[in-house]
Amino acid sequence: MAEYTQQQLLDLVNSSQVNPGNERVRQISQRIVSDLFRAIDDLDIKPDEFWAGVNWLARLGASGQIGLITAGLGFDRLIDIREEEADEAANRAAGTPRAIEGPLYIAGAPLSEGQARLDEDPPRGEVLVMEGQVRDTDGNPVAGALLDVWHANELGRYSHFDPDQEDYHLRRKIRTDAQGRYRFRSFIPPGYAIPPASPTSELFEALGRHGNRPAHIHFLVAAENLRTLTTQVNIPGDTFLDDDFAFATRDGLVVELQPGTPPAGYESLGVNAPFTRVCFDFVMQPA
Ligand code: MBD
Ligand code: FE
Repeated sequence: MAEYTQQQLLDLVNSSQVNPGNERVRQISQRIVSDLFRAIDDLDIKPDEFWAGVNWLARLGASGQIGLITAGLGFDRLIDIREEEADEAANRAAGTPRAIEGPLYIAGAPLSEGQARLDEDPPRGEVLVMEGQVRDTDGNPVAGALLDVWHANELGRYSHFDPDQEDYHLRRKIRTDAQGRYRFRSFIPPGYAIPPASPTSELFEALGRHGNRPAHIHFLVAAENLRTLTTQVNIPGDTFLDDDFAFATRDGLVVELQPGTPPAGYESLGVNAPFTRVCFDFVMQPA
């Protein structure tokens, strides 16, 4: 009969095949399963602990928060760090620092030419006009780049993940003009906190960690023959700037808030009172 030692069981799990399968998937799966077998043995993980973990994973999947956990455990930032190490090793010109996409991006936001207004009347926060240029690493403007922008509402929540917001609320796609410029009006968003009483908050409480992100605005910039740039800008002065639960903030991405005074060509965005202006250019690497 099939009586196994731990090692025999592991070898069997990692080798039993009826066809070649996918070699890369097998390699990665074998490594992760081996590491887990070892962790269970080294840490003397008890049956109730093991099944509590399985139960938590099942609830995590059902909650749609897997992307929140990968960010909170540093994996999303790790992927970016490795990309940048590869850039450096290959001597590729750096563009705007990348920052993680996070789990809250939704494709298909309404498209605007050159500029857009994300918020609606009455303003629900400090009016913000952010504008700038998209360039390549040689300094050429990128006309017709598609810049996705998304941020949280005044309660720190994102549309499509919040039943109280319309689809695509505070999400737009802006096509840069002939000079590669974009501009949008919105408001300065607050920070983000992981949902309470959720699988993610449960783990973070057990780890003694908080689940806060400083105030930020997300961007995904795409253009032909250029490498898609995923990044975020941070609002200065936030308590969590250097203590982001998703490890996504970066020195080069904290913007400067400037006092703006209309009229300065902002009438079409409904700006007719003092507002906060942010100038920020995006630099895209070759594909
Ligand atoms: C966010 O708003 C976010 O940007 C990330 C990376 C993770 C969770 C919430
Ligand atoms: Fe976010």
